[in-house]
Amino acid sequence: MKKIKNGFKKITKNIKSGIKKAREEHVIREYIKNNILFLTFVITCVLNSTLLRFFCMNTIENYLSIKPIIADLAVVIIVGSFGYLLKPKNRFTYFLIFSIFFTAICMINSVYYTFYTSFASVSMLSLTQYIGDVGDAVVENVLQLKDLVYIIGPLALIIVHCKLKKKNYYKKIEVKSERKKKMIRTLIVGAGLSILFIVTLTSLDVTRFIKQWNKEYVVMRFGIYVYQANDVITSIQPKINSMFGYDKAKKNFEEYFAEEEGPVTNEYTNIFAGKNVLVIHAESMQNNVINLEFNGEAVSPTLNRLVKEGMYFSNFYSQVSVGTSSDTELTFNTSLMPTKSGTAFVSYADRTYVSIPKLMKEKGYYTFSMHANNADFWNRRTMHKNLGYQKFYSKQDYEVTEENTIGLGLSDKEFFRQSIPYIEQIDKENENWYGLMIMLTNHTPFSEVEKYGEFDVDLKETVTHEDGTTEVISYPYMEGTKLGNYFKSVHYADQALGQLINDLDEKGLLDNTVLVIYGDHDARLPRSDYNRLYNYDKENDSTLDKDDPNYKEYDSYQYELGRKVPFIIWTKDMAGTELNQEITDVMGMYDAMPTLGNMLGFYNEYQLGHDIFNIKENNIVCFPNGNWVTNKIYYNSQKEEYLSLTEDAISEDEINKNIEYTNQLLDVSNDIIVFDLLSKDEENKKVLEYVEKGT
Ligand code: GP9
Ligand code: MN
Repeated sequence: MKKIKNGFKKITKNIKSGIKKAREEHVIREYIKNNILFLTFVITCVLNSTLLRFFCMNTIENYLSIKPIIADLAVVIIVGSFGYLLKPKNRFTYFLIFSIFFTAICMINSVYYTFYTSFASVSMLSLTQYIGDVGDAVVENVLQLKDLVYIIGPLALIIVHCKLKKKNYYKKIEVKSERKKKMIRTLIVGAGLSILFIVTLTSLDVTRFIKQWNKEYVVMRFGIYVYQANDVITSIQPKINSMFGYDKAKKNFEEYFAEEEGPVTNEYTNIFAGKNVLVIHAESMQNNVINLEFNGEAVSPTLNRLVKEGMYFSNFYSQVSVGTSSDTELTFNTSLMPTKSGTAFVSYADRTYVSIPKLMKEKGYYTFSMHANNADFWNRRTMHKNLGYQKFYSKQDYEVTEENTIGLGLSDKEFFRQSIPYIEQIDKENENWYGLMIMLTNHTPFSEVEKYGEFDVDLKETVTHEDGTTEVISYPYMEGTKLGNYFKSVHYADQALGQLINDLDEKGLLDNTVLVIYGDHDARLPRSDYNRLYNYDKENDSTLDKDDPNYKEYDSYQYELGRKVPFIIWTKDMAGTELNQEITDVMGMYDAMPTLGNMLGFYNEYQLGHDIFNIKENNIVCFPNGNWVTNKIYYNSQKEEYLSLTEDAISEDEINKNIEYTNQLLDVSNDIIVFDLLSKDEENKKVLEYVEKGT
């Protein structure tokens, strides 16, 4: 004990005398003076990365997190240390190149985060062409001042460099051994910081780092530079992965499906067999517009009518990842989840999928899809064919002019109008058909308000004066907000839907047709706008104060739960029948295929979802980021916390079981796609046989 005490005293004494000596000799000042370029490089790179995290993730946990700063410091110091191997006059170029490189990482991620609420991945590089296509949406929605602030890194370096040049700093001669010594010392500091960082990691940090799909978490713990380096490795991994690990994936896959029960019949089996099917992919359509009114006028009268007359699934979630629209198309059509890296439509377009159009084709249906945008957007040209659509009507099949364009392309009203003759022709030539129509106008940024037509989202009040006269007073309410513009856009899209239904009916095309409508994903609208919607303070034209007794907080959980989308199955003669009902059990996009399959008479042995009429209240909806929701619980995997949705008691066991189920489902889904298990698996033949028999 005494020995330890003495040792401790000795160390303290040494440190003290070291500090004293350093003070006397102005070591720190000297160090700064001699290494100002390196220090500028380190500080600005770490500052940029920290700013990026702060701008993107607005949480206390993130603000107080020291781990990513240590990680960033370690990376930047290690990279910078090699600069010392160069002669002083060449060092600036070295630091500048890496400063630009690190700045680019921050800028790209900043833009990317605004667009996708996620961090960039090199596996998405092949998708940048689509960002170009989104034109207005990117400029208006994405490129902001906060994306440019990172330029301070290279700028500061250039300024320091110019000053040093004036002071003849670069004329100093450093011999090779001195340069090497400097490099090794700096590298040791970097390595020391790396060790310090590694020992603070928890096992959760490590697993999430390896999996990499919880990108926010990885950036929050490891900083953007380590994240990006890891991303490069994980992005090339799918290619390597599909070469190795096949046996394990196949085993897991077989075990998973061995536990699934086969087709089960119920009162809905084959109810729509022999009917034509028209699926409407309603862009960014959220469920919370249903039955919403402004001044007595409905935002979505057509949808309200379909909901009232049809089969309405009011607790329905899309399950998209970075592939947004295309992810929904994948999940709806195949009952598989989006891939963990890249997107199935782009990175795995050559895989074999068991899909609705393929199964319908097997049943003798003619299958087609329609979307008036560029056919290569989301690689649809290739993927729609692979999914079994016999014909894909794309932009080239429509007359698109400046006048009939809104936002990203041909307006929905024109798209539907021009599609009618095609459908008429298809109907004439085929006994049965299955079609998909992908809408476009209701796409972010919802800014072409003047083209959506009249729909006021203000608050009008009629006031009666003492003399008996009345006056209508208008408060701005949602006018001018993004959410308000979204409602106007939805109103337009809803009118387009109404027009389509009328036109189809007029041509007799609804007589033997089932209409299926889904919202493809939420509209990524600001939470503050929802707070205004639900807490409007008309006196001050603002949002009520949080302390106000009438204030109803729209918190992050409300927001997550509010991302529900509508799912409706409708036929013109359904109103008033037993089929005309609201299904409130939680349901996901991957349940659409099994539920519709039972009604139309097909079955996919490798579906991940379930027929909602079989699984009912036991259903669970898994999200690509590991979150999940049941009728009772919403679980947030990044925060590792849950929200109870009912009064029922919740056991830890239940939570753990669902976490395990979700992880397993996500793994199996990913493996099916990455390892192309449906083409290699012998069992797949069984699916096709089953279909051929038309069972
Ligand atoms: C583009 C459209 C939009 O053709 O489907 O795709 P999104 O941006 O929603 O993924
Ligand atoms: Mn979409």
